[in-house]
Amino acid sequence: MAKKALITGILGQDGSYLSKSLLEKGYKVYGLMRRYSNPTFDNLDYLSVTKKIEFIEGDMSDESSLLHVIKATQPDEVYNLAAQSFVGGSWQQAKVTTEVNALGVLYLLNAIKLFSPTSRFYQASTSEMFGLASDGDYQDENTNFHPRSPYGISKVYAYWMTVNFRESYGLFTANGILFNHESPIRGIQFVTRKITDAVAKIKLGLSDKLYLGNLDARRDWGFAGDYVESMYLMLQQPQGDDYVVGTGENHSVKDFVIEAFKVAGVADWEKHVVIDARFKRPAEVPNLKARPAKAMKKLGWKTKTTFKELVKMMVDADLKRYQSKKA
Ligand code: NAP
Ligand code: G4F
Repeated sequence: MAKKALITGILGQDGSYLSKSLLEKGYKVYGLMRRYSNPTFDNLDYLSVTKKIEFIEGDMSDESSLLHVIKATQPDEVYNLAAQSFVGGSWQQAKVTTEVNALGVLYLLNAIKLFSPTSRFYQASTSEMFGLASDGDYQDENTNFHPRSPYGISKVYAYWMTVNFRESYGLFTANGILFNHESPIRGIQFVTRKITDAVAKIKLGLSDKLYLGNLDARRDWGFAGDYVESMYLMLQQPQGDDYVVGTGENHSVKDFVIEAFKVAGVADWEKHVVIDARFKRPAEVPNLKARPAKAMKKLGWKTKTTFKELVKMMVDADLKRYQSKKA
C-alpha cells in the first residue's frame, strides 16, 4: 500500500517541491491549506501536480482543525512546512508569527501523540535560530541559538518542542535546520526573488530601480528542489534526529545582485539599486554559513545546484514570465 504523507504549508515554495517529489516516489499526499475566499494554486500549477493531491482545510493556529486532520488521514509521515515565514514581517506580526510557528507546532505534535503516534514528524527549523551565533565561521548542530527576530524566536520554541516530544513520548521527530533555499517560485518578498524579478523588469524596460536594505548580509543560498530531498531522507532514518542542511558556502546580498545583473546582461547595477531604510531590519542576522557534514554523512545528502546556477535559473524564469506576458 502507498505510504501516506501530510504536508502543511503545501501551497508554499517547499510544499510545492516536496509534494511533487513524494508523488513521484509513489506517496499518497494530503495537503493542509488555509481557507481562502479566492484560492490560488500558482505554485502547484507551476509544478503540474495539483490534481493528485488531496487538500484538507485547516489552520495552524486552530488546534481543533489539526486534531481533525491527523485523525482523518493517519499519515505515515507529517512534514510541517506551514509558517509565517517572512522574517522581515515578524516584528509587525509577532503574535501571529508565534501562534502559527510556535503554538501551531505544539498543537500538531499533540494531535500526533493522541491520534497517530507512529507518524514520523518533520519540523521545518531554520538557520535563523542561530542569528548572531557561530562557531568561528559557520553554524552546525552544536552551535548555540541566538535568534534575532520574533520569527527566529518562534522557531526556537518549535525546535525544542519537537525534541521534547521525541524525548518525552518516544515520537519519531526530526528537525531539519535548513539554511536559505530559493527557486523560481520563491515568494516575491524574499530578497533573492525580489532581485531576480526586478532585474528581469529592468532588462525588459518595464522598470528602472531596485529598492533594497542591507547589501552586506551574507546567506548560504541553495536550491529548494535539492533541499526537500533532505526532509524526506530525515524521515527514512532508523531514529529521529536533527540535521543542518546548507551548501557550506555563503555570499552577500550584493554578490547576488551583481550576479543577477550579470546573467541578465544589464550593465552598471549601481545605477539601478537604491538603498531604502524601509527594508532594513531592527536586528540583522549578518552571517549564515552551514557546516552540513552530519547531513552529508548520515543522510547521504548533498547540494547539487551551485550559487551561479541558482541565480541563472531564477533570472531566466522571471525573464521568461515577463516576456510571455508581453507577447
Ligand atoms: P512559504 O513559501 O512562505 O510557505 C509557507 C506556507 O505556510 C504557505 O503555504 C502558507 O499558506 C502556510 N501557512 C502560513 N500560515 C499558515 C497557517 N496559519 N495555517 C496553515 N498554513 C499556513 O515558505 P517556504 O519557503 O516554503 O518554507 C517552508 C518552511 O520552511 C517554513 O516553515 C519556513 O519557515 C521554513 N524554512 C524556510 C527556509 C527557506 O529558505 N525557504 C529556510 C529554513 C526554514 P498560504 O499559502 O495560505 O500563505
Ligand atoms: O530573503 P530574506 O528575507 O530571507 P531571511 O531573512 O534570511 O529568511 C529566509 O531564510 C530563513 C533561513 O535562514 C528562513 F527561515 C526564513 O523563513 C526565510 O525563508 O533576507 C535575506 C537577507 C537579510 O539579511 C535581509 O536583511 O537579505 C537582506 N535584505 C536586504 N534587502 C533584504 C532586502 N531582504 C528582503 N526580504 N528585502 C530586501 O529588500
